[in-house]
Amino acid sequence: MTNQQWNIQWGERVHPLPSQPFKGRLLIDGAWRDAGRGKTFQTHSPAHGTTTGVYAEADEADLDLAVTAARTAFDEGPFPKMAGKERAAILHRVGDLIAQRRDEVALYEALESGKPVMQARDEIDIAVDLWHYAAACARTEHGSSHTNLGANTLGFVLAEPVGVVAMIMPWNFPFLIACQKLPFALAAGCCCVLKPSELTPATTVLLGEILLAAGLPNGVVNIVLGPGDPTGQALIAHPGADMTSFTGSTRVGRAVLGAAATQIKRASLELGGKNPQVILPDCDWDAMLDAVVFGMCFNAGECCNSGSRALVHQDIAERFIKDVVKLAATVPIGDPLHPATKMGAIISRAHYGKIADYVDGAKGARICLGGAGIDMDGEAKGLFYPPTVLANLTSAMPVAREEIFGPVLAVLTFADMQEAVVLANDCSYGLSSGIWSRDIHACMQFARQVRAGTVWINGWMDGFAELPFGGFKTSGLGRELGQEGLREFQEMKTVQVHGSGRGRWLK
Ligand code: TXE
Repeated sequence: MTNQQWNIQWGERVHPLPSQPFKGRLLIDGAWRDAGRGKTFQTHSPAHGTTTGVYAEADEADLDLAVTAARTAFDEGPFPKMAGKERAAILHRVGDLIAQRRDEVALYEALESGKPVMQARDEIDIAVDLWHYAAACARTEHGSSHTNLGANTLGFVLAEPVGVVAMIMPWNFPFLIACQKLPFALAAGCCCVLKPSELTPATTVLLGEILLAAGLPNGVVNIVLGPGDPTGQALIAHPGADMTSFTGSTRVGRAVLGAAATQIKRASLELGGKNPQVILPDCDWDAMLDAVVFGMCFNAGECCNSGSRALVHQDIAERFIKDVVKLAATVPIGDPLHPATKMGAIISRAHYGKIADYVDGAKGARICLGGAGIDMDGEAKGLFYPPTVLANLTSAMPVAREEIFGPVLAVLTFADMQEAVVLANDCSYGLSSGIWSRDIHACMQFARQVRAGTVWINGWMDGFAELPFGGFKTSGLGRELGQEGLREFQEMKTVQVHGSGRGRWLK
């Protein structure tokens, strides 16, 4: 397709581009500081090519100060010992303050990540809900007592905070992913060191301002900025943290787990996905088509939950491809600050190259839509990759089994439900999955047999604060959100109280 055939959005902005880059420093023990050696780094808007931020870059000494501040706040400070009610009050205040600054947070989220600002606003609204939900958990999640151990014994299971948690975040949902972790860790009574991606640190710095304004005691949350190596590397290796909570690539997830294994500490990992949607002939066709295009194009496919594999019954495959291509071509692509844009820019030139290499390397595939970058005119200097639909694939091809992290849909076909389940599970990932059908038995059969952390029946990518989220297989370890998300940040301590009448070991 030529540029004219895509639905390009440019020329109107809900915000002007900021005249000055954002300035971000390190948050250590309640104070904003420059890096000890004065080093800085910059971020850029992938859609506009402008410099969006200048940040202090933490070295190992800065990182050590941050972990020590969290350690001291945990071991000696008031926060872990507060009543759940007091912690909940702080978390509610954070939620309210995020809501007040929502448009500002969304602007920097969109500028640094390239995502549409209107989508970013929705994400900030979801984040607000997570803070309020976690506040409720702080009051309602507690240990348990065992009264069935006999008349002379009472057992208690005390739910205690795990300690200091290192949190490492990616660039695709910088604010939302921080808010899938941090409020739950705080609800449990943990103290934290946050490291956002070096591509998108602005909104984590804004979150730091909000935490201080909400009255969080000094040192409970510290923020270090910098690249994966050395800043992230030093954080996962630091013995002062009791746990690492990581979202990002499987490659770095392995390094996180390796460092945790060396120190025997806890790690939770939210990694990639190659998420299948099974499509049966009897489904609600229009609802399914919209969800498939949404699953492919949402956040330009830079989403662990991206619906990147369509497994289609062979009888409807050609109709499916024709209709998906027609609908996907209408997706509004363009300036992330334009109010109508649904798909913005790809995060970086390196990542754009990775997407293009996957598509160009899919020898024998039929490119039904897209397949080459959009060469925007004039002011649009950014990195725009269009919706791309690939067919004639086998499950062995890299485009059908590896995470591309771009707006690329791999279409595969099956003859019966048994084959659909085999295809869905024929992948090292197991994050999310879905099925479209009016036959509830087929849906339930799929839900029971698929090896994935989430199954959507006649839906895609809905999430709720109440429902746990995480992956099977190489998609990760542990769960975020829900009561399970809080428990990731808790240690269980067993206490037994014995009355009289203990039998003697030695007479
Ligand atoms: O992620 P990285 P990248 C997938 C997706 C994408 C690929 C690469 O397939 O194409 O990963 O993305 C920090 N020690 N996802 O390279 O490198 C880094 O600074 C400690 C899936 O950008 O994993 C950043 O803060 N930390 C995904 C964070 O890790 C290190 C989200 C993620 O960066 C480190 C993003 C190290 N050695 C990418 N190296 C999802 N699950 O949603 C880097 N980091």
